[in-house]
Amino acid sequence: REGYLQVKVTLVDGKKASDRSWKQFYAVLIGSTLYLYKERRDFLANDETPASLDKLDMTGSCERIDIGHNCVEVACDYTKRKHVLRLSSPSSNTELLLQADDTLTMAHWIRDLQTH
Ligand code: I3P
Repeated sequence: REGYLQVKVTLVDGKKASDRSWKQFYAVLIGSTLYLYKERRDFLANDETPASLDKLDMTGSCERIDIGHNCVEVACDYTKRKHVLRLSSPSSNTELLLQADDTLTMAHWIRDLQTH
């Protein structure tokens, strides 16, 4: 699965993320790895080794998230935007909100992130 998502990092290493703004990324799920590219063309070019989640500063052209042991759920408690899902990693105490364009797209992302 791939497509544009709005992304907000809320928690990094158990600490409130410093940059809490929403940003658009081109998300690509391959196996149990979610790649977040700044642009779709960065994914197509595919010439950069993505950084790992440990940083998750969202400054590079691609972030890599291992969703192996992460939890995925509808972010029911986040009411400011629609179609938002939460991807959280209890082991690394990191949490992201991902907003899809519509409910169906969100449901597909949740399904694929859960069954990768
Ligand atoms: C953030 C931005 C986000 C907002 C966040 C702000 O400011 O306005 O949209 O999250 O609030 O800190 P900045 O652009 O200066 O980084 P919401 O859209 O969820 O309100 P937060 O700190 O309460 O997460």
